[in-house]
Amino acid sequence: MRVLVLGGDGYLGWPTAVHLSDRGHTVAVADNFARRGYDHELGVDSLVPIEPLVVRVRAWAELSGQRIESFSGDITDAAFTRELLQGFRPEAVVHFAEQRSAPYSMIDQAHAVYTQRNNVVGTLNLLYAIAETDRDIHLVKLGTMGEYGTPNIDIEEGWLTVEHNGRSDRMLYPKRPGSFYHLSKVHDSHNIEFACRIWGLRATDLNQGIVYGQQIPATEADPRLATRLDYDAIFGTVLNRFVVQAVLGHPLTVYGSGGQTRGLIDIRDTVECIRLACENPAAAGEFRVFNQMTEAMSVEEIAKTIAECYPGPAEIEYLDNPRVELDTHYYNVVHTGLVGLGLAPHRLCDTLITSLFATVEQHRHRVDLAAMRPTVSWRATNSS
Ligand code: NAD
Ligand code: USQ
Repeated sequence: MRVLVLGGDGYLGWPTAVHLSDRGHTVAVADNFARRGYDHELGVDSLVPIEPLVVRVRAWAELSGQRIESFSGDITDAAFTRELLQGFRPEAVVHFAEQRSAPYSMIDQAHAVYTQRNNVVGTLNLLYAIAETDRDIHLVKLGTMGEYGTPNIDIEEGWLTVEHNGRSDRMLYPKRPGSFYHLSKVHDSHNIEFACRIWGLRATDLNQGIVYGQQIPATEADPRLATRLDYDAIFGTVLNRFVVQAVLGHPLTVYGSGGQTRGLIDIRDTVECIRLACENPAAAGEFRVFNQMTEAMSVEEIAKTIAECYPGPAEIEYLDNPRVELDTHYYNVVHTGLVGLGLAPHRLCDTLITSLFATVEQHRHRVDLAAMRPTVSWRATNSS
């Protein structure tokens, strides 16, 4: 297949592009390098050194003989997005190209507006570009499990059959997300479902849980292929942060009492889920939703699991929660769709022992301790 990966320079976009190319697909990537810009803005850096996209692409060509074409541009620029699709003519577009940090979106008014504009406008431009180029192009869009929030009922895969006053309908599952970032994904989902309904587009919305890990088999062979690993309090996700804290001998920073439960997924399963979604497209007019997570754990359970797996001492510290979120709640998620397509999930502890501790150990000298403490409060309303 011809697959275009938007956000192909990012944490997940780059290994996905390599994985798809490794599996014989013709792959192109596009990125505006905004993620590298946030590093400069925040004064942080990936724990694992990363090469410029041109070097990555060249390294992959040398190693595999496969060419990944790369494009530089911003998908909030409608002309760029349309020309990209009309030039490359993909059969599937994998859309990772969004601002993806909840704390970044909560820094102040400007960051909230940037996040929603970047994410919602980019996706809307993409929907128009698909509709005008070829309505058969399958959109594989990265959503998030956080779109649902933590409702007191089971979380279904995107849709819910509702009975009300003796009548029944199949409706988009109600959403109650926990940040302006997560809200941008909800807005995207509604726009995509509408485009499927009016233009007959085919789309898969992957409501992904928190990703952990840094390597997939195809990127292990050469350090020039490495993807980023964030550990700072704004872009670092909880499990990756806890691993870095364990290796440094620092306490694992559980926010609140740690009862908040989240879906998790290994990066090796992420790239497989994308491949499976691309190779098994949604039907014309279908807005298909998969919950892309493999395990559910509370934050405290994640911390305890890492402390147990780590071969040295590891302590847990309970901090006042800078976020507004429930930390005692029901959480039961249906996530059978991707397993039905053939996903064979990795288990958490196995991954940590085999690769993540060693990766962090190798680069521990690069950690900036000042970047690890949370600074963004959900309760503040700064306008700068
Ligand atoms: P990332 O920030 O590392 O990668 C996103 C990439 O998109 C970056 O390279 C960035 O420069 C690019 N980008 C952003 N806006 C763009 C624009 N307007 N035009 C072109 N390129 C643009 O993020 P990631 O962790 O790889 O996440 C990828 C996607 O997966 C995001 O949509 C995110 O919401 C979703 N997701 C991530 C996780 C996770 O744990 N990392 C979990 C669930 C969902
Ligand atoms: N948390 C801690 N201690 C920390 C960091 C986080 O207790 O040091 C807690 C947070 O309060 C939260 C949970 O861990 O309850 C998850 O936080 P996170 O930063 O790992 O994840 P989140 O903000 O939800 O965002 C990440 C990605 C985002 C993706 C989302 C998937 O950055 O792109 O959409 O995970 S999900 O959580 O399923 O919505």
